[in-house]
Amino acid sequence: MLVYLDNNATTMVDPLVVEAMGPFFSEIYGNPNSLHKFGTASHPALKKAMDQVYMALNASDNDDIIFTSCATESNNWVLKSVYLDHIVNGDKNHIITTEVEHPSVLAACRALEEEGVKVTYLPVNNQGVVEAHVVRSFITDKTALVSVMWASNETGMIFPIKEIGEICKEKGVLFHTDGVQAVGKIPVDLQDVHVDFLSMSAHKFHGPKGVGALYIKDSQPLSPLLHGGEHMGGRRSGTLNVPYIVAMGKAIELATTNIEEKITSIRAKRDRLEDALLELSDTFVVGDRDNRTPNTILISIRGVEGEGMLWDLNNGQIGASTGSACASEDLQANTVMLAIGADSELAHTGIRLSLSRFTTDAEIDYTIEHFKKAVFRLRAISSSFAKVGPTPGGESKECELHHH
Ligand code: C6P
Repeated sequence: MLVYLDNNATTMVDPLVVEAMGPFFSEIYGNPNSLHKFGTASHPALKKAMDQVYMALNASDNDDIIFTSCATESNNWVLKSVYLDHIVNGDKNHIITTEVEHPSVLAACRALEEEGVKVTYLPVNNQGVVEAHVVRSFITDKTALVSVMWASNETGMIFPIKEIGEICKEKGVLFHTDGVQAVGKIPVDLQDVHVDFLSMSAHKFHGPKGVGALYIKDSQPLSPLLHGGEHMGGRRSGTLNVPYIVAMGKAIELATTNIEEKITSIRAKRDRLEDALLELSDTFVVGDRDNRTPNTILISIRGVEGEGMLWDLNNGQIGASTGSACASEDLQANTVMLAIGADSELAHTGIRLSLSRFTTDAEIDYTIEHFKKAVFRLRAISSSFAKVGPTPGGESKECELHHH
């Protein structure tokens, strides 16, 4: 059996999505900007894809949804254009974000710091989330933008986006959320929350890699990242990637239709896996499961180094990760675990397991069995665990780590 439990890194493209995008490679291949039939033939499908994204997010007709190449592009676009529009060409000088954002936000913020922007990286609490009152306390009259992820790719923890949105609205500060791990996993209703910009990526909800979008509330001004022709109303130039846009529309529709049923089913499998793994002594799962995306577990197993565990899982045909896929090659401690107050040894033991709607009960059974065997094997050869041994009681829990 092959078990894929790294759906926060990327997902399998749903075969229905492959079917929907298929004709737009070699049959309906015209440039949608061309005036002839080859070009205009794609227009109904593009309109449908756009409608599917608007519907899925409950966006209004006044809002813009601009297709991009990925969430990294959407995140960079917001940060760099807000810098240009409100800091270089305005009277602001400050951006607020969090310590636990994806590198596409953190690295862009660091690049802006090099340009003289003041960036505040907010700390998270012992659940791994930033509290809304903390955001409020750092906003000044120089703050141009608050950028806080909707849900963490590492822990699955859901941030208080509604409250933060209200605060930003009240203070007149732009609010961007990296919605990559929320869209398609939990309900995202843009009439219910106040968000100026939201980034997303199709490959996190069973669409293809290389297509994403940026939602812009009330079509407000934002300098383009890519200048060129008048594509997407001049807001993001480059010939439209028709098959991928069609695919993203189909994928978001499939992911968000009857989302509550999908959540219930994924959550049941996730909770069963989590309960079984927590039977092992000295294991911790980060964050309260009721406030997590229903598919994610970040589990720490004292005495079992994350990379060793991944190796063992991989040999057992199970794909998991130690955290963000783009940070998995440097054998560093998990930065989110450090941010929530884990000691360095514990932060080297995190394993992220992320399910999808395609994960089966049989795969969960197989994973439980193999995972437990791997932990016994690795603990038997782990010098640190052998020295210390299990902690008295060896209790396991959903963890609230405390800051040192
Ligand atoms: N996170 C993970 O293993 P792209 O690669 O541009 O489509 O998406 C980037 C991105 C942005 N924000 C969040 C919250 C994300 O989780 C990701 C992708 C993967 O966690 C790959 S690093």
